[in-house]
Amino acid sequence: MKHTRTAVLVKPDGLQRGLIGEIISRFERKGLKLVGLKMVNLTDEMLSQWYAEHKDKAFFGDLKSFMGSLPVVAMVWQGIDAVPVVRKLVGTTLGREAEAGSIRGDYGMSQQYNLIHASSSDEDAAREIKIIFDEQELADYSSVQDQVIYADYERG
Ligand code: 3AN
Repeated sequence: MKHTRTAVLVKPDGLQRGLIGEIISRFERKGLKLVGLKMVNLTDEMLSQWYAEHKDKAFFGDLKSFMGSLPVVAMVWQGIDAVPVVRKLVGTTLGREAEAGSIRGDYGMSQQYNLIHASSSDEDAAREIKIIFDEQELADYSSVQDQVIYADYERG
């Protein structure tokens, strides 16, 4: 079965609140494979590319200045259906309404300070990964855990 990749950013509020380890550990425990990780200061140009779909929204300027205010921790996670699996673990946009048990549902109250970004489609994931990572910064390795996380027919 096809194993795909998704991009995750822990936003400046997640960094300030000391939630990096907690967030990484939720994805690890789920069985996703970490294939890329870096701390990065997103420039205005990177953010304009990243949030192109929101460029006409009233909150665009605010969103960019918040996301550029501190480094973010960028990650790439891999697994079967990585995009929807990660979105489910992250929860819906508004923290105070997000499902209990999800990252936003357990740790957030805000709409803008919602701790984390996760790609919304495979196409977005590919586009977002390229904004931050060079191909050689992504690790293609076989994980010993895959033997117990996936059945034979599910392994990539
Ligand atoms: P998600 O991150 O759940 O995919 P999007 O793509 O709708 O949400 O929004 C991107 C980011 O823009 C959100 N994570 C949030 O930080 C911010 N945002 C969304 N809507 C608003 C809003 N009305 N006011 C301020 N910030 C917003």
